[in-house]
Amino acid sequence: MNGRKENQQPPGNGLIAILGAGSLGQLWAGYLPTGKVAFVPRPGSTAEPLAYNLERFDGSVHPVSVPWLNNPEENPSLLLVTTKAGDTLSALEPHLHDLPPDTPIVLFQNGMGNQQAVAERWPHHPVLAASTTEGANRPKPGHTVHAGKGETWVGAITEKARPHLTPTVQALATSGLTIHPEADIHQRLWDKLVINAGINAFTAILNCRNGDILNQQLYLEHIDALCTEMAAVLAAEGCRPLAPETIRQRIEAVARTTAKNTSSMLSDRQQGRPTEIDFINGYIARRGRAQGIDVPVNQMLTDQVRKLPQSPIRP
Ligand code: NAD
Ligand code: KPL
Repeated sequence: MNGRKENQQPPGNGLIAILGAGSLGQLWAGYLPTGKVAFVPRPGSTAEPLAYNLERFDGSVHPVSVPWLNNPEENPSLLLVTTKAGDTLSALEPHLHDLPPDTPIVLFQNGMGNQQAVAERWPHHPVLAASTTEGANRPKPGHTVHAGKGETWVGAITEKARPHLTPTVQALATSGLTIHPEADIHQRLWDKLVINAGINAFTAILNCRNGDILNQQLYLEHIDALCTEMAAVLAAEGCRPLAPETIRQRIEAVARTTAKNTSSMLSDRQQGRPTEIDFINGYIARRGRAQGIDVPVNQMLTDQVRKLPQSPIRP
């Protein structure tokens, strides 16, 4: 990305840049119109276009080739950020001073804390967040699978992003994926956060699939207290109040419908990669403490996941 100079066109060339060429980034790049999408390279790296096969949800396999954004004239109309939550600030940092100040940035990370950190760091940029139930993985090099057909909600995080919501949704809809504008993205992120907080850490600690947590002692011993903590934090954070029992029902409904899934946190653990725990139970624990609410179960799950060995394990 290059700083806008006087003789350059303002953003509006229709190009969608994607920072984070992993599973979710490759999913979006594979569905967005060819020629309208490029990956943002790490500073100093140059490479041939990224080529891979995208296995669409209907089972059809399509070859995809996505260029890296290295033409100085290419100021994208939109920047999608599909790095892991813990990498987002450092990944954006080298690019933000060059990005025109009115180019919307859409954050796709699971969990919370990351969106607020980006908005605090760059309050004058239009920052939006996406909450998505699409699922993608890369079972082998060069092969990306659209494993779960979901939906994506996008909403404004910074004030400056509000006028950009409709054009951003329109641009993303050219992928053919299901996308909705969300007036209250904060609430939607919280709704997903409590589900992830009730499933992901248990699967990572117990090394089991989503459905299998439901009969495990660790889960049965702690789930009610966890839901009570989350209900109190939700209320203190100004979200729609939810009874602890409702939170537990929601968690268990998702654990059952995704019973055979390997959660994203267990998958990170199995591959020896850092998890997003600090943006899930860790975030709830931080917000709870800030609000004067006791959060021992969120803290215990965060501590246990942080202590897990950082080397690949067998599924
Ligand atoms: P991933 O690890 O497959 O992809 C992340 C990519 O970011 C990697 O290719 C990595 O090399 C790249 N990256 C890291 N630091 C970078 C930097 N400084 N500059 C450029 N690139 C950098 O992860 P993913 O599964 O695609 O998930 C991305 C985010 O989306 C996570 O927060 C995840 O929770 C969320 N999410 C993923 C899915 C999914 O199905 N994969 C679904 C919903 C939400
Ligand atoms: O979002 C998920 C994740 O794995 O991160 C759930 C809902 C738990 C599905 O696997």
